[in-house]
Amino acid sequence: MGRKAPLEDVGDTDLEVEGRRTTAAGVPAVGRAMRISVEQMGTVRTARTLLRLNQDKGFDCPGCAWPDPAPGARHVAEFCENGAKAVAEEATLRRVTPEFFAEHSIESLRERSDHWLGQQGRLTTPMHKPEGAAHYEPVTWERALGIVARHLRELDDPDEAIFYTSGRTSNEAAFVYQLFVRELGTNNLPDCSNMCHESSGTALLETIGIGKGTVTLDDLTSADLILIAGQNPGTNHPRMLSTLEQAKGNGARIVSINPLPEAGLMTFRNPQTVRGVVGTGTPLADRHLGVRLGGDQALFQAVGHLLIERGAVDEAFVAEHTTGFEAYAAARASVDWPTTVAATGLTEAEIRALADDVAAASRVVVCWAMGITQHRHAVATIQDMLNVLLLGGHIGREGAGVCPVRGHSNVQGDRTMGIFERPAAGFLDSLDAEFGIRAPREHGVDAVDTVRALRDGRAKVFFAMGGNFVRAMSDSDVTESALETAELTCHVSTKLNRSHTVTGREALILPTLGRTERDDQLAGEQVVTVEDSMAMVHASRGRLAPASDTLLSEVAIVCELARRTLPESRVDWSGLRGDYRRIRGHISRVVPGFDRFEERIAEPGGFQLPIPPRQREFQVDGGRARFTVHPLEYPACPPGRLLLQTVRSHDQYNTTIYGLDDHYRGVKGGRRVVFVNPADLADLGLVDGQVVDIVSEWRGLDGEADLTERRAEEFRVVGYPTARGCAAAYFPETNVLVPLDSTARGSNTPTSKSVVVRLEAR
Ligand SMILES: Nc1nc2c(c(=O)[nH]1)N[C@H]1C(S)=C(S)[C@@H](COP(=O)(O)OP(=O)(O)OC[C@H]3O[C@@H](n4cnc5c(=O)[nH]c(N)nc54)[C@H](O)[C@@H]3O)O[C@H]1N2
Ligand SMILES: Nc1nc2c(c(=O)[nH]1)N[C@H]1C(S)=C(S)[C@@H](COP(=O)(O)OP(=O)(O)OC[C@H]3O[C@@H](n4cnc5c(=O)[nH]c(N)nc54)[C@H](O)[C@@H]3O)O[C@H]1N2
Ligand SMILES: [Mo]
Repeated sequence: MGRKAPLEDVGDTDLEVEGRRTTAAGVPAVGRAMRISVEQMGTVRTARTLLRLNQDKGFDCPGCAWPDPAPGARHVAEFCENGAKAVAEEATLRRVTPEFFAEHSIESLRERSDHWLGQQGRLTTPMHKPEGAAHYEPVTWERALGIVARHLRELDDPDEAIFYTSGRTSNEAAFVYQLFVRELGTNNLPDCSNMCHESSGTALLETIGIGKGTVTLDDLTSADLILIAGQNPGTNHPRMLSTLEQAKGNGARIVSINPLPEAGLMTFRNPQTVRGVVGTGTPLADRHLGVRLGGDQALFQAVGHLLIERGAVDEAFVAEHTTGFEAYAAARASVDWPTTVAATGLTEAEIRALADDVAAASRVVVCWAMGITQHRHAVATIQDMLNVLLLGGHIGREGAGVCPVRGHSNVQGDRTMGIFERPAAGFLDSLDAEFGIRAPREHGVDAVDTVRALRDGRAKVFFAMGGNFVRAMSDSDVTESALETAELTCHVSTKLNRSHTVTGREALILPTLGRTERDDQLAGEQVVTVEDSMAMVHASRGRLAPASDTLLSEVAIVCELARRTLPESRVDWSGLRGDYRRIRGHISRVVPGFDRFEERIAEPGGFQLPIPPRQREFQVDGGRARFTVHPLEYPACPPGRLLLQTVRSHDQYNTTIYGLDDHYRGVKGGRRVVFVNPADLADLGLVDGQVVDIVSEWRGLDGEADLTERRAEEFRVVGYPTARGCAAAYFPETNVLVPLDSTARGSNTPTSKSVVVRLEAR
């Protein structure tokens, strides 16, 4: 199997590689964002839109889930370059019309790149692909929703339908969506979290009783040590750099743990301070540990050993608030240094230096993202990071705690609202009591199992609330073939993407409002709410006129679909659609922490959901947090092979490609590049600039199966200071290399950060 470049990328003749940047942000960054915004929106709309971004009474940035400062502490321009790009992408003046679909067959759209598809603009009209048709055709809402309802009603079993969610959906839309799906009779509610922070949720729920982070912005700015592992905030959470700069100003030490020396952590120039504009910037990381891919567990186990050895343990905390310390201490009594050095690619001295930092600190925060969660042993790695925090009592103390930095702007809120294939029994009991329904108790499918269920003929309808499932998921060819077996694929979307071109026998595109747009319903203009990465819930109000008169809100689509699919339902779907306050009323009675919901979102900045570990209440093991013991694991890589991670460039939002540059890493005008350490290139007999195929080699989860290969063609080799034995290339282009069955133990998240590959010269 090989995956060629789409039309626009062939040859990548414009691709240039220049020196990598060591500084992130600053004035040029804002300049670039403005250029893209003005291209897509024009000057007036740009100014009007960006000034409302992340302001009280404005709309929540559809970019990342990093929290906003308290209302009084916000800048006039409380956004970053990449937030501005996310807004421009949604508020663009370009439109995809029925004429566009008449002109382009589905087959021809499939030849296009993700970048080209996204650049066509906003979807305007519901579109239908009848069985056998080569083109999408315009359809009325009435008929479109009727088609979905008919397919759902004709299923032998509700478990034959699967309802995916991406993480931009508001709390209100997510709540009615999961209610509809459960009343229909299934828990098949996979979401993007399954490919993202599922490992964090799993690891934390088992050990501290809640699958979320425990810190606030104030904790970060009052920490004295911040470890940032497996995260590239300069690109993916740029506003976090302002928080880090403030933390540093207050005396924090920052350690970056990353196979790549990412620009944002090396130096940062804040565009929102005068010093940032004229000065040379703040070096953010005091220490950079260029760990090998997947070596973090070994690193944290060694640090745990060193802390115990020197008695740097908060004995009172451990005795009063934890279980399992003896077993953990016994497992960490010694350390196998040669294995630890091989696993981490670090020297013993570097590891001892990190232990010194931790031992010297009294308030430690660990932040992490995809570099930690997308490995086979991700859950164990996160629990070993937590073990180190527990040793020092760094949970439920000001300035300390765990900080899994979320991706999509409302991915955490969607989960709180019940978008989960394995819902807690208590949540379902409340839902049943509130609505007089009987929600199913059997678990549903997650993202990986969605592909298996479709592939194996166990599912027939795939419905997506946002996202771009076929590009986001691993094993692109397998995922695409699986989707094509469906009887109906249906996408609620703002923009065109590849998932619209990989259709079931029948297919629908349902265009919807974005976060920036005004949402008028019977009771008047509506607000929605979102929850950020630190469990702050607040309102978001779009102001722009909708991209087309035909758009329906996500809430309206769900309620209208529910009404047609479940005519006997006792839920007042029309009432909920007409006035979202009624949805919030239900939420306040079903979801813990949302009492007085309506009142509290009126307060500036919103409110924080309860995080019991902040009070050292852990809802596991009789109120105590749990130390866990794991064998040391790290990804094996045979000689002559490299471990490949699949990452984001600076010009993309997941599968949405804004442009072809990766500014900080020095790549311009193309995306088919693979970063490799120059010493490895020499060993492999390759040279910088050479064109290669990347071939992944998969031998089953425990090396037990016959070798299978997957190929991504025509990538340019770029010599880059990544850890030895490691490589990096962009997703979604390289998702074709990640085997479907290669997932994290316990969370089933695709192992997008450790793929064994060889590079074949072309
Ligand atoms: N502009 C922009 N913002 C975004 C997104 C976007 O695409 N564009 N996506 C959003 C989403 S959904 C998410 S989940 C987040 C993602 O945010 P990130 O997790 O920052 O995203 P990645 O590009 O996957 O970067 C992974 C980082 O981890 C490092 N890494 C990889 N493997 C390892 C490892 O084994 N150990 C260690 N220590 N480090 C490792 C990589 O070198 C890289 O720096 O960003 C969100 N924000
Ligand atoms: N190899 C590899 N694969 C990965 C990752 C990786 O690091 N490596 N990262 C994974 C991660 S962390 C994630 S979160 C997933 C992302 O997976 P998804 O969330 O499925 O993908 P996105 O690219 O964010 O989805 C973009 C589409 O969402 C639609 N959209 C945007 N805004 C809205 C809205 O407001 N409403 C609706 N209804 N639709 C909207 C647009 O049509 C757009 O084309 O990908 C995962 N896949
Ligand atoms: Mo994500």
